This record gives sequence, C-alpha cells and structure tokens, in this order.
Amino acid sequence: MTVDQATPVDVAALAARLDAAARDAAATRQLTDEVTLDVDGGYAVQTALLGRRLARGERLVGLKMGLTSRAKMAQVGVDEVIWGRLTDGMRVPDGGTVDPATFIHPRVEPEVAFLLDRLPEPGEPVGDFTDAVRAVAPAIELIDSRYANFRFSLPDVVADNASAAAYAIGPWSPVPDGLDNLGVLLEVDGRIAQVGSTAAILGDPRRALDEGLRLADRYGVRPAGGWVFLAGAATAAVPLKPGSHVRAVVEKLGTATLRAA
Ligand code: OOG
Ligand code: MG
Repeated sequence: MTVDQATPVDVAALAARLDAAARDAAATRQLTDEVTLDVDGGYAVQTALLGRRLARGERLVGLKMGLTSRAKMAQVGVDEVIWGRLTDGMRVPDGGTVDPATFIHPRVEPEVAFLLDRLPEPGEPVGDFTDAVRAVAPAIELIDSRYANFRFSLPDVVADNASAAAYAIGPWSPVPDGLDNLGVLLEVDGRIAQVGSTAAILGDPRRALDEGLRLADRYGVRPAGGWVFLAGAATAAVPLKPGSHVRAVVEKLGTATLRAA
C-alpha cells in the first residue's frame, strides 16, 4: 500500500465513507481525488469495508469478479480484472424486488454464478472443474458505484468492493459440458437490452474462477465450499429504472429475474 508520509491513508476512515455513501444512497468523491491509493491500498479499504458489514452481523458468502469482459472494461474505462466480496445481506431471492431508491445509480448485468465445492489448495489452478464447482446458475448482479457519475479509477473501484450492491441467482443446475460459448441475454420489461456470450468472460467463465482463486489467495482470502462465485458480466450493465422487470437468460442454464419497486 502506498503511504504518503505527509498524509497517511486512513483506511478505516475511507471504508467508513464508502459505507456511509451506500447507507445514505448518496455518492461520494473518488478516494484518489484526495489520497494516494494504489491497488493494494484499495483492497485494504475493501477489507475494512467488509469488516463493517460483518460487524453488523452479515456473513461472507462468496466472491465476485469484475471487469472480466471487454464490454465491461470499455463501459467503465478500467482494464484490469478485479474481485470483491459478497455477503448474505446483498442477496435478493430470484424473482425478488429491490427498491432502486435505496441505491445511488443502480445498474443490472447478466452473470454466471458458480456454487463452489471442493477447492484446490491455495496457489493450485482448478484442475477438475466439476470437482471444484457443484452447480451453475444464471444470475443478475446489481452494481452501484458509490462514486459520483459511476466514474472511478482502478484503486477506487477496488476499495468500493467492485461496485457490489445486490445479486439474485436463478435455479442451480449441474455443470453442463461446455460453458464457453453460451448465449446471454439481458431483458428489461420483455425487451432485449443486452446480448452476449459467456465467451466474453475471459474466453470461458471457468477461467474467471482460476483468476478469482489466484487473486483471492494473493490477498489471503480462502473461499469455502458452499460459497457463491459470480464470474463477471458478459455484457455492459444497464440502469435499473423504478417499476422495471429484469431477466437474465443464459443458454442451457435458464433465467434469473429481479423486479424494481
Ligand atoms: C465494476 C464492477 C464490474 C462485472 O461484472 O464486470 C462487475 C463496475 O462496473 O462498476 O461487476
Ligand atoms: Mg458484475
């Protein structure tokens, strides 16, 4: 972490600021406008932010990847794969309703979710994918950058837990033979809003798991069996408008749905 001698980075204060922005649904300025923060510093803030959720009684239940597709990288202007943490407090049941007014500028995106099983030792790549992953599902991630205008640098978005806000997971299925070229649709109110393929996710969403486990290990996080893993959106995200009905459809896997109040 970069620590500027003149103005030491107060990780706890930065985490408190992002936490308050989420709680109040009020955007905050990018941290890097005010302090010198590198990517490791961003993960330190993310860890402190998670600590605040855990202190309120939430449980860590999974990991999410971010910016694993070109469409996402282009949309936010950051071209590095990132990861964040999922808690039970962010989970919305499939078909459930969220109130967009409780977020700053919510966006939805179609995802592929894995239910983790027996994981390789830290540092080992995932050998047999079907040993490491118990089931696969279509999912919708609701992202909500805590920064004004959804604009951020790489350390900022890392600190902000990769914009994680909520997620809904569709029905789990056994891992199908190929996951690398399945059609992906995001529908809003019955109209197609985004079209893509799982091939957009690092060439194959299974690669996102290897990458996620490698990154998590680097930061001392050990995923457990039963955790959820979001591989990253295959398409750009779309704003979630009040009253809308969102469906993410992944070929062979089915549909996840979310409603906006
Ligand atoms: C960062 C989070 C990206 C994904 O699936 O690529 C992400 C953002 O777009 O704000 O969740
Ligand atoms: Mg996502």
